[in-house]
Order: sequence, then C-alpha cells, then structure tokens
Amino acid sequence: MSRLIIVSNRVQPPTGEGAGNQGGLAVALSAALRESSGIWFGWSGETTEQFTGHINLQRNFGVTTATIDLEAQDVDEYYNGYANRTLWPLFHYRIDLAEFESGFAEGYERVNARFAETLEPLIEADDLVWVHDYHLFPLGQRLRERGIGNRIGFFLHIPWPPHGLLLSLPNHRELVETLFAYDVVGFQTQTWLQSFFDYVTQEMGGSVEEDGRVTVGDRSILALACPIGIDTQNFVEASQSAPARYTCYRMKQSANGRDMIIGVDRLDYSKGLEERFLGYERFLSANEGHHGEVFLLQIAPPSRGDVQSYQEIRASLDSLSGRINGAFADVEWVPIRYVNRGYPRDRLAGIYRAARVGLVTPLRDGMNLVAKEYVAAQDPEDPGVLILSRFAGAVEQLGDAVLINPYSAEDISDAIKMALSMPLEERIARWRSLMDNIEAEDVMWWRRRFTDALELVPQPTE
Ligand code: ADQ
Repeated sequence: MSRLIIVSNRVQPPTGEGAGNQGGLAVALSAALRESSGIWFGWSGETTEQFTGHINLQRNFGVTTATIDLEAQDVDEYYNGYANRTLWPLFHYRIDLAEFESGFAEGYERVNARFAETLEPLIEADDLVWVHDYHLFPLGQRLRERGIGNRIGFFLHIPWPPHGLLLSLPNHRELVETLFAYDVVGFQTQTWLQSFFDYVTQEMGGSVEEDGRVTVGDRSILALACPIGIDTQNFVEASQSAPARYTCYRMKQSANGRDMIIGVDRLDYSKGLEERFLGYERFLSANEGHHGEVFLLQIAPPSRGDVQSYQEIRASLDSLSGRINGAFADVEWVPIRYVNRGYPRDRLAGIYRAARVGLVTPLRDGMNLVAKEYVAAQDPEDPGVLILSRFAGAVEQLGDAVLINPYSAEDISDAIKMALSMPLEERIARWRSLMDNIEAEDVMWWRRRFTDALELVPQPTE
C-alpha cells in the first residue's frame, strides 16, 4: 500500500485512551490513520505574526502530524470568513446566512496556496494524497500547478448544495473546476453526489458515466458516494468500559425512573437545535401525562464562537431552554437539562446508553456521526430508539430509525411519543437493522473504499 498523506484544515492527533472532545472529522481520521504510516498535514490552530511556512513535525500514538501556523488575517478571512461564513452556510442550504466578501475569497485562495507551498516538499513519488473538506477545495489544483503528479483525492464531509443554490456563490464555476484537479472526489451520500452531477451536466456541459466517471473538456475524474462511519468496534467497547458503565449508572440514578431523551451536537445552526426544542415543547404541551416522566438532556459544546450567527444561535437556545423550563418545570422536575460542554468519549457512550431516545434532528447534515454512535452504544437486549432527521446524510443508511421532518414540531412531538411507547420487540428489530449497517460500513470500510478507488487510478507514468 502507498503511503498516505491526509490534509485537512485542523490536525488533531489521537490523545490516547478516553480521548476527549474531538469533532467528527478528527474522530474519523484518527481512526483511519491508526493503520497508516503516513502523515497528517494541516493548520496547527495557532497564529503567527508573519507566515513562515515552518513545519512542526510530531508523532503521537502512531500518527505523524505536520502542522503550520497561520497569520491572524488568514484565520479571519479563510477560516472564520470564506469557510465558515460563506461556504458552510451555503452548502447547508442557508443562503440567508451566507456572506459574500471578496476579502474572504482572497484569504481562502492565499491559505490554500500556502498549504500547497509547504506541503509540496513532503510529498514523495508514490504517495497518495487525500484532501479533506470545504476548507481546501482548491488545494489539489494548487499542488498540480507546482508539478505534483501523484494521485490526489478529495472528500467532502458536508452536503453538496443543489445546482440552483450553488449559483448564488460568486465564482461558483471556478470553485467547481478546482475539483477536476483531483483524481477521485467523494461525497457522503447519493443525494449530494447527484447534486454535483446536476451542476456538472447543466452548468459545465460535462458528462457522467454509469460508473461515476465525470468528464469536462479533456479532464475526467471519478466521483463516488462514500458514507463515513464510526470506529464501531471501539465505540461498542467504550460503551462497555468501566467509565461508561459508571456514567450510565449515575445517569440512571439521576433520572430517577424518568425516561431520558439525549441530544449531542456541536452548537451549530445546521443541527436544528431550536427546532428540536420547539418539537419537544410541543410534545410537552400535547402530552401532560408525560410531565415528570421524561426529560431531554441536550449536550451542545459551543463552536465557532467568533462568527456572529453562532453567537446568535447560542443566545437563542439559552432563551428557549429557559422559556420551556420556566413554563413546564416544577420543584421536582426540570424538562430540559442543557449543557454546553464536551465529554470524553467513554463517558459520552455511557450517557447514550442510558437514554431511551436519541434525538438527532439536523436541518441539513453531511452525515451525522452522533446518530451512529447512539446506536452503537445501546444495550442489544434493551436498546433505545433513534429518531433521525430525513435531511441528515445518515438517513440513506439508517432508514430503520424513526424518521422525522425537523422543521415540523408536530412530527418531532409525534415521534417522541411513539419512541417512548415502542414495544421491546420493535426496538430490538429496528436496532438490529441499524447496527448491521453501522458494523458493516464503519470508518475502516469508508477509508478503504476511498483509498482503494484512489489507488486504482493509473499514475501518469503507468
Ligand atoms: P460535525 O458537524 O462535527 O462533523 P457529527 O458528524 O455529528 O458532526 O460529529 C460530531 C462528533 O463530535 C461526534 O463524534 C460526537 O461524538 C462529537 N461530539 C459532539 N458533541 C460532543 C460532546 N459534547 N462531547 C464529546 N464529543 C462530542 C462534520 C459534518 C458531519 C459529518 C462529519 C464527519 O458536519 O455531517 O458526519 O463531519 O464526516
């Protein structure tokens, strides 16, 4: 197998057993790199007065990382700007929140050029280069311009927007053209892949073959749906570990016989948290008999706090949870426990296991790993029920969850009611079917599916 070079915006090497609060991408890549002898390259998360291109090489738990520092202006324009105020909202269908500033686009181009310049000397003849996510669309093209002829793949962790929506991005065509510098381009689902095909055929006059080969002019790439999974075996083990069992026991004690509904999300408007709270409020209004019998534990560590829309959603959730608790709580019962911090994975697994219902209601999500983690942590003999948004990428694999429209408070309310009264036999049957997929299509499967496709691409010399 060729050496693998993974490139992503942030590099978060594994920190050992019971690793703490890592995002979906970091969790998945740590697992993928465990088997690989390659390098993980990206931004250190630190700023420097002036960009030097100095590479900090480290080795942690079998993973070699190479990181660079960026200037404060880079972080503002590239990370907080173009990546998180332009592309993220637009690609999550939130054109109302997308900001189009030429300074953001320039910073984005500058940082991608800096990544290419510093990465180039690390790349050896047979290396496979695997670039991740919307921060780095143009990186492949910048590397090609520097003479890198290696096989280079790109995987998009977030949705690909419908053709009509993407047209609202200034220079959308240039952005899409950069994808044609790669050899293989992966999306989480068939839906996002199809949206990409629509753009290429309708906007660029390209053609798509049945095997996913996409041609525009004289350039052909392979585009595929390659849904990311979790490190299932590890997560199942984590859910049976002593810290998980202790956490599960403590949660059940503190629930005091009440059914717990769990939500775990980065605090992000794409996760549908306001809509979730409103759906739960509707459930409480419509089901007085359940008062005092159930509670929602929402764990939502803040993210991207420098971006205003994230400050706004945080304020809005503070106020909504306060309002709902104010309206329904009594001296012995609080309907929402709202927690803004992260937990180590083994403790999180114990919390999932103690919950009768997993409530995963994003308005739009590339995949959603929390849905898979919730299922993996369940007791096979008495599993909880997953309620899942129809607009999470995970729905293509987890169709046996209770599916809801996250924009409908009534739908969420009905689903909670149904989940709380679901007979054991049905819970087990649904769980088994979900777990079959989560076991078969785990993060190792995902990584192999992508790198196998990349390795099959003939090199220019072959
Ligand atoms: P995210 O938007 O970060 O990822 P998600 O897939 O749900 O979303 O992953 C979140 C991860 O963070 C999970 O592994 C979860 O356990 C962890 N996490 C969240 N809150 C936590 C807490 N309080 N304590 C500890 N851990 C916590 C992006 C895309 C997704 C896609 C992933 C992977 O937006 O659609 O599924 O990348 O491709």
